Amino acid sequence: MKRNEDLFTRARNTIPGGVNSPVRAFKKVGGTPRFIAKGNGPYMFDVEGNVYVDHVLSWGPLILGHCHPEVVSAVKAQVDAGTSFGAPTELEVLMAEEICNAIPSIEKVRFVNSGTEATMSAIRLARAYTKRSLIVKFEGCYHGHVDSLLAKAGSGAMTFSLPDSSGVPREITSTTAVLKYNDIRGFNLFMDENGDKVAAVIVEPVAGNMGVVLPEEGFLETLRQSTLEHKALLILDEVITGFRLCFGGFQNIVGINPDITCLGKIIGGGMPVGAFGGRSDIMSMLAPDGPVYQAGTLSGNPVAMAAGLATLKVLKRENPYPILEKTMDEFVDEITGAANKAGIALSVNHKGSMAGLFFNEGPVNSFDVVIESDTKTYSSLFHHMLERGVYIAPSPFEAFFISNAHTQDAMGKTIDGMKEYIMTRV
Ligand code: HOZ
Repeated sequence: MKRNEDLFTRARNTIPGGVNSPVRAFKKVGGTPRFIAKGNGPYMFDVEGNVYVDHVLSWGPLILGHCHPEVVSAVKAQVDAGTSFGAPTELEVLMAEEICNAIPSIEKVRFVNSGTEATMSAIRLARAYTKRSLIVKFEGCYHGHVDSLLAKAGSGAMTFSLPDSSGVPREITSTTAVLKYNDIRGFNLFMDENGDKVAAVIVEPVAGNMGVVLPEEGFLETLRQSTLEHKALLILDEVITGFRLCFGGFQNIVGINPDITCLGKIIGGGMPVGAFGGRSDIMSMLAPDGPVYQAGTLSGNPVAMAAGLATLKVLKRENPYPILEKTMDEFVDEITGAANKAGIALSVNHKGSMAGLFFNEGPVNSFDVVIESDTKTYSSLFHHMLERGVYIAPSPFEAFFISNAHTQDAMGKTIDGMKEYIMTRV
């Protein structure tokens, strides 16, 4: 059977590159993308019936694994009641209350359909609020495919060695300054010179789109302090980290209160969703209360809200975060121990249930170090794992995730596959 290959050939006739999001095409690692038929718990099944332990988890949303029964039944019930109204629903109110309670810096929140829409709307709002144009972002941080944020944008762009996208006018990216992640000195110098022109500084508090890179001590604190001093806004892009590292944002863990937070992924329980929220005086500038226009037919979609609410309910009740952290710690100990013994340079950055695997001496603390990693070795690891029924990201610049459904059996398979690979390199 070669249904994956056949489908990929057919897909390329009618879909650019055969995929609806570039990293899925396996270009960086080579080979044929797997066309997925279904998922269950920690497992995914392709159209040929192969089963994989899934460590992509839809790029983050599936913290409960595939098809959690409570999420499935909430979605089914909502589908029976109607899939879209283009009018307000009680579910949106419940979800907004849940988010405002979990993340204290969010006093008001608006729902959209993706992380991209969330960051795009957040920067429009920041520009309107501050009456300034300049946005500061950091190398390797990805905030969706918003024109002005597609500069050294990590992830998909890095995978294809595209520092910027064609089709984005220079006039637009010229309103974006790109600085180095974790470079406190460089940031301070920039702000001393330009701080009064900056509308907002946007950052992934744990970078999850150049692999995983953790913020060094003082980095996020400096961003907060400096933006306050220069009357610029701080936007935390918690599309990946929101509800993944604790019940709330990473900001709850580090005690940083941004002006605006962007969310997505987990709050939609696997359905398309995004959100941006923050201080009430800022959010009230949005139409219909204020002059900043932002809208969407499917925004706050009831099926997405139902899936998200069910996911948050389980997370609140079960508090899986300590177990997820323990499972990840054990995994990292096992593979880094094996790599050390074998004399292989493997650095694993990890926080809670997300990790970045780099074939690199480390420490991997910036984009410059990330791109020095041995990506060929990552590709060969990828194929070794795929053959053994473990699906890791088809790009060295994406995160490795685990879910609450990743049992010892599933993790055992991943650890064995990785150790076996490491032994082949000795
Ligand atoms: N680069 C995206 C995640 N960080 C890929 C999304 C997708 O292909 O679905």
